[in-house]
Amino acid sequence: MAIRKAEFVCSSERLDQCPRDGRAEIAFIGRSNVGKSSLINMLTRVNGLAKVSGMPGKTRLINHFLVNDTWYLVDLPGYGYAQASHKLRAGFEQMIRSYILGRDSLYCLFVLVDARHEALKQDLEFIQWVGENSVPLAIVFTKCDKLTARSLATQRTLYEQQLLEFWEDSPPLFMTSSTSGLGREELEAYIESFITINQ
Ligand SMILES: Nc1nc2c(ncn2[C@@H]2O[C@H](COP(=O)(O)OP(=O)(O)OP(=O)(O)O)[C@@H](O)[C@H]2O)c(=O)[nH]1
Ligand SMILES: [Mg+2]
Repeated sequence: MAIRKAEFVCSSERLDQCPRDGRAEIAFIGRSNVGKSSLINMLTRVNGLAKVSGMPGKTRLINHFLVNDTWYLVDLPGYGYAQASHKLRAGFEQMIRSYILGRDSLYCLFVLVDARHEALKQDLEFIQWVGENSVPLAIVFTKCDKLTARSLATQRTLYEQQLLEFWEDSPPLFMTSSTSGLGREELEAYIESFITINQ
């Protein structure tokens, strides 16, 4: 399944404002600035579809993009945006929690982590929480263009070791780069495996 068409549908502040047509959706989440919006643009091949910025905290709402007129890609705000006020952070967290726990049409949550950094406690705790709540998830390494193949392999092994501390099997892990397009086919094939079946 090639992604041949993608269009912005809406931005929602709360779960109850999200589309109600029951179409399957997959969502991207991760720390602020990890590259969620860039990955959506890379996957859809539409530059500027999701807003990208060097300043963390760019995406503040739940953004729905309709793909191939059949399913949604969802861009979520980043968690752990240190500069946001306490009140704003609490609001984001509530929005994200209620979306993840309450969105019946969510087929997979992709949790993005920066390939350059060692596993962060905040990410690992978040991944564990998602798993405990039985939400299907996969891990996506971003910005892989910034590392050599050798360091990438090391980072992957280290990450999987950490995941295996609380997972019986490590969730699927994808290597991506929004600048080089690395990982696009793999992600498309993976998404297709549950979207076409459940469509
Ligand atoms: N080299 C490189 N830079 C990237 C990649 N992905 C994202 N970036 C850069 O990282 C910065 C943040 O990208 P965004 O896509 O806006 O990140 P985000 O996770 O959506 O951020 P928030 O919406 O603030 O949570 C931008 O300056 C991007 O150009 C990548 O694969 N490689
Ligand atoms: Mg964003």
